[in-house]
Amino acid sequence: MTDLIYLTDSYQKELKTKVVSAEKRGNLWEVVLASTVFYPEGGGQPSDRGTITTKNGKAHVKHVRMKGELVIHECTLEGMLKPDDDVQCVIDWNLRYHNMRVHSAGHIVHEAIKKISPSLLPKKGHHMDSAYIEYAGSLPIDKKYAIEQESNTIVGDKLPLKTELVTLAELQRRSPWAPEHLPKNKPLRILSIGDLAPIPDGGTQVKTSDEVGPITITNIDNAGDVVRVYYSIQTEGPKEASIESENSMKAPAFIGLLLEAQQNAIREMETSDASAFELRLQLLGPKSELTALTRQMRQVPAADRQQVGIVVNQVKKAIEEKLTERKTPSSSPNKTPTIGTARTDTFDVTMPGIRPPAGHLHIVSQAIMEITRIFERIGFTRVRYPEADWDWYAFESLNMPVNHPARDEWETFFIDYPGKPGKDPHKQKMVLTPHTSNGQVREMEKGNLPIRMINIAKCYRRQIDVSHTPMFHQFEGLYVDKNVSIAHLKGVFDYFAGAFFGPGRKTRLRPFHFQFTEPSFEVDITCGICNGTGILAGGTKCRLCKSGWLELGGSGMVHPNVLRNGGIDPDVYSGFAFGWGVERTAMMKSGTQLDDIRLLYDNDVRFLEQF
Ligand code: FA5
Repeated sequence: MTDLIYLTDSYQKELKTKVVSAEKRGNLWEVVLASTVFYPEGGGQPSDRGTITTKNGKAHVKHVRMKGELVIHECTLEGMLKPDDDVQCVIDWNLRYHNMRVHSAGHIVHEAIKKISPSLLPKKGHHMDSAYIEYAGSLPIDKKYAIEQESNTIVGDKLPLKTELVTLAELQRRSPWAPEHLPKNKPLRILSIGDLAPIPDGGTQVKTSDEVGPITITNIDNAGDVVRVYYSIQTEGPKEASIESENSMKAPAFIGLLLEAQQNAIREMETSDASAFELRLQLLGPKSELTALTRQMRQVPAADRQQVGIVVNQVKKAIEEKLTERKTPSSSPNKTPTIGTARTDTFDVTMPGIRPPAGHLHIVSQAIMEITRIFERIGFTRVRYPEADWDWYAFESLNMPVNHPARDEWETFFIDYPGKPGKDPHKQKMVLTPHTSNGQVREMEKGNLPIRMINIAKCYRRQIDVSHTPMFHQFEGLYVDKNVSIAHLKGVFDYFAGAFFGPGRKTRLRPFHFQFTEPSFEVDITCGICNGTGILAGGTKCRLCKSGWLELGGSGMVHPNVLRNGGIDPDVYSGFAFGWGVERTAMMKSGTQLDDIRLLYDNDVRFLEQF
């Protein structure tokens, strides 16, 4: 079992200890020490790097991992290193300190999130490039600023970060959250920030929160039932700057290391039996000595980095060309390129590319995906029907014959049929569908019973104001089976409201009239802008709902005439149907705070990228 020094002192940079074992595996040596200051990758924090020096050799630690109770140091080796050797370990402090700050920042952000959204359940942390914390649940994107503010308050308060060993019972006594998988019969390491409740932690931590420096919440990414909160810190932290001057490396020394890496690689190519593919991965891949070195370029003073960067590329090319020669032995052995003779007619395929800016789905598309998933979980299947459809499906089959006044409600765009309509009386006149209810009879006509459909599509009406747009989306649910009742309809609404809006929001059924359902209801939800009060802070009236409730859609038990029009016997089958607006539903999600539906289709990217 390796003694883990970093658990009790995250600031110890050096250690004298003994080698327990040293074995060569592939290109690297695996070294086990009696005790270690090197942090092994885990808990979302990357591993340390550094050196292990003996009388007869020096190991460059490239990666560290835990294997059971042993810490394995993966190294390249110059000279000798064997069991029982006395060694001096030195960690790459710049790297450690940066990793430690990112890790502590993760805990600070977690504390902020706990305060702002206590119901979220933490799943994991990723405290490296593109750092994030993942939770079960969802979090509105506009909480970004509150979380950032709260995190930076913790940073500004210079709170101590204290780690200690306790029993599980002690942790449970002091904290409302202790994950179930924690061992009961071993001491647990916990971290507390100031007086905040402790949480289990095995990583390295800064001493006080201000060492982390300013934290930025870069994104909140909701995907299904999981949300990731991305954060970043400044590369040069408040204290790191002074440490860098102690540990910085002059350009010639760094270039020396690069040349050494080139020689090691060429030596490996000459002696290794590995295939060209394996060698390329070993010598130029993400775990190679060269890649590890390039990651440490931060140690070189900024003014010298360009010069060092040129040498990095030359070394890469030299290794590349040697690899290519090895693959094609017919080429002349005198052509081995060295630094400064790199070919210019090739390009380095291992260079990282430039990422194009990534967009994301529109908030309405995100809502459609979420709604679909929620209904799929209870056995509904998403279907699609035409968005320019026959009057028959949009009105007549729904108990609204030509000239029926109920049609006025839908403010419909009628369109010319391209060509001459045929003789079919149901296919005479076309409309831009004003609602998704045109899918009801179309679904029934398929003849597959029972029916559990969810039809999501665009709808068109001659309307525009804060809660209406001329193009919008509806999702239409239809459930037809034997003995379906209003209780089923209410159950489905309660399930959907809980899954989509979360607990705490209320829905109500308001008696209404639709020609195609009997009885009929409108479904309202408490407004997310004014919290169901109808009044905003400051006493003004909520301009979106005006009353505390916002209508999401209509619903009811399918009218017998509609079942008949779909070829279903109303004496045997019954069903319920509902049609809700997707935009209104998305706007009512807690935290969206959208009080004008038209903003969704203004195509202002500055607005849209918030969601
Ligand atoms: C209907 O469209 C019915 N077809 C709903 C229905 C289906 C009732 C099945 C019974 C059984 P309504 O016209 O109320 O009902 O529209 C339903 C919802 O669509 C509205 O509550 C609203 O959320 C949304 N909606 C309607 N017009 C617009 C619009 N112009 N812009 C944005 N959303 C709209």
